[in-house]
Amino acid sequence: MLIKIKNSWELSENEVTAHSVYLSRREILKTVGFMGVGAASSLIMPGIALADDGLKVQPNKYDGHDIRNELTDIRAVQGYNNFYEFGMEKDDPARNSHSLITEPWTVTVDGDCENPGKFAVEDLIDFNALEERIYRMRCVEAWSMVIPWVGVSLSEVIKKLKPTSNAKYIYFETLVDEEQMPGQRRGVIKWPYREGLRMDEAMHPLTIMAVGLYGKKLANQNGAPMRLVVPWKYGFKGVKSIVKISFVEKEPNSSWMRLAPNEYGFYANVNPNVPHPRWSQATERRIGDFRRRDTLMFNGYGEQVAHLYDGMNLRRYY
Ligand SMILES: Nc1nc2c(c(=O)[nH]1)N[C@H]1C(S)=C(S)[C@@H](COP(=O)(O)O)O[C@H]1N2
Ligand SMILES: [Mo]
Repeated sequence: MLIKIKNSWELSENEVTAHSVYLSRREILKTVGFMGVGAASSLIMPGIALADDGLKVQPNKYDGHDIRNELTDIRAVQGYNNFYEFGMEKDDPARNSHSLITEPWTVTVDGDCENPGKFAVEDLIDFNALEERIYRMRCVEAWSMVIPWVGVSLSEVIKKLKPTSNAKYIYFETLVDEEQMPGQRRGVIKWPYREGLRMDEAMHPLTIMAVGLYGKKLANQNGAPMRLVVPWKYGFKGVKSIVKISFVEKEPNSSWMRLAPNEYGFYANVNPNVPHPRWSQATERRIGDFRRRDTLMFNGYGEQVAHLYDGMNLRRYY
């Protein structure tokens, strides 16, 4: 069943409350820990839980593991970020990303597909079919979060664009604009930020194009208006604020591969057995937790995705 999105002013208090079921007081109190209890309870108050950009979504379908009680505090999700276009420090994106203009937003699609062209976000994403997907997110820097994303399967977007049989890979680029993204004045990586997937990874039902989290539109620091989420891969695969989608035959280079090919491979599957050259990947710190926890193979999604890599040497294809 599809739930139609209404504008926030049309949402009755009942609907808002039903939507925020996963944010019940009990669960919120369990997940607090990032900055303290105080403001967290305000998240569940009708009308506050969803700001005027509230999105209506269907509940999570694909994550077999119930990790609703592990949600990372929204203030950490929106305040502790990697988005080098706005600076290198974790709090830079929240501080600096107000200069990003996300409406209107145009995405250019090119390469091996039948429907290339320029698209608005609404052309690519069916806002009547948004789903919530609660996923673990494991950054290559060995910290992690659990985030209730809002989006659609990337496969739904790709189907609209009709890739040809030549298309073996897909890649995405972030906006380049020094005015809106002041961090781009420094050449920390080669802009645009670029990431790609093999087509079968892109079509996998776990892979989503996200437009929101915690029931709201994405904040700029999380990659508004749309960003990729691939839960079994390191967070850097989740390219933000996408303005270009290309279908190609050859494995594309990503920004991180270009910067340090011995440290960042194309696949970037979460793998506790293959250390980063400068640190271990065996454990992680869940933001908000005190103790470290073991990192899971494929970030815990092995049952769903391991078959994509049958016969591949994951030390070589890291
Ligand atoms: N354009 C762009 N996308 C990006 C990044 C970036 O610096 N620029 N950082 C990546 C990294 S390293 C991580 S861990 C995630 C963090 O996503 P979040 O801040 O929304 O949690 O975004 C990824 N996407
Ligand atoms: Mo990351």
